[in-house]
Amino acid sequence: MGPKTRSYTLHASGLQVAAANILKQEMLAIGGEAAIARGTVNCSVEKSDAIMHATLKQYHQLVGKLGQQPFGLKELAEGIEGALEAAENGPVPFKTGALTIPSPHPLIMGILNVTPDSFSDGGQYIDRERAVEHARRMMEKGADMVDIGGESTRPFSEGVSASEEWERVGPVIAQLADECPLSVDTCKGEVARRALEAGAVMINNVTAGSDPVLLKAVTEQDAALVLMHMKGTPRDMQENPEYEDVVREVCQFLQERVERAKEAGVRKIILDPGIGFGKTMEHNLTLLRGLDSIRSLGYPVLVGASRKSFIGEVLDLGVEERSEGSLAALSIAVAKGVDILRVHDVRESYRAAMMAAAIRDEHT
Ligand code: HH2
Repeated sequence: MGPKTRSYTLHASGLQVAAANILKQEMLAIGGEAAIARGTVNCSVEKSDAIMHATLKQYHQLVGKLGQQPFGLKELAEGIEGALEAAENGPVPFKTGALTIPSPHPLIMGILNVTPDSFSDGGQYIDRERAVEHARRMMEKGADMVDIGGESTRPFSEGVSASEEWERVGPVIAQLADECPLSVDTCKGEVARRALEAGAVMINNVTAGSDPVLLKAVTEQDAALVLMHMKGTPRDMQENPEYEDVVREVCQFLQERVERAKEAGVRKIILDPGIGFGKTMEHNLTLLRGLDSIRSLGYPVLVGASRKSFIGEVLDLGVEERSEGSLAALSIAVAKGVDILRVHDVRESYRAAMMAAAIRDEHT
């Protein structure tokens, strides 16, 4: 009975009017639903979005019918098939270093900011020995990997040069690379290249592959790459960010960056909606609610909500008091199928994630 009982709501955007009309008719004929723009029937609009709701079985029938049709419906059918495949089976796992992503349980990425100015732990681990010690403690507490950053991306922050960034992270990477899987949070191709050569297995890129040198470095080492959504730059991203539909726009942006990265030869891709990067509190909450849409793009998803200011806004709390709010956001993310959680409080996050995953996953 599975395919008859599992239903999905899908959103297609920018359909030609003829395509939207055919889609509506075909959906109704198989007992599903498709909401399209009011002016579609008399062609008073140029394009229409469609919100579809049907069971898995009905979608399979629909795909068969649309595959024969003109007006972009064949491409729509392929898109529907891809989204259903991702929703039903999840992304195809890949290996990077000792990590398999996605793994059967959510992965914990412990944050190590080797910076003087990061928003919650700035200055604490600028000393190399303390940084290494902190990474080791995070691994003991349940982290699966450590994300090392040498440049703060907090709102209004100023960048640093590649050589200064490397001076901060290079020695820490050299000391830790044999001990634990390392991700390096950088926007600079030069830093990415050196980090991967020194043994890191993942590049965490908040500019979603904007730098071709960074893409080349990742491709050459066949490393994993996190593509994160950001509106603007850290310097201006919180100046009145606006979206028509934040989930749709983030999905479209990530889809484009996936194509760019794949063209450059990157094979191991992880997507991140970029909580707090050019978003208001409402945008962040909407994105967390819509994480399943991001996962329907067919790639593993990473979320970094830990201690961020939207939690402070909801609960009216300062940065040192956001641990419970962070765990609530993390639990919802796990429930929605997120694969990697980027966190400051490793032990608490590990426990909350394992509990949320135990509730989510039925093991028969
Ligand atoms: N958030 C921060 C930094 N890097 N990378 C990804 N992929 N996703 C995120 O949400 C994300 C990120 C900001 O947090 P933090 O590292 O604690 O602070 P700062 O940027 O000030 O160093």
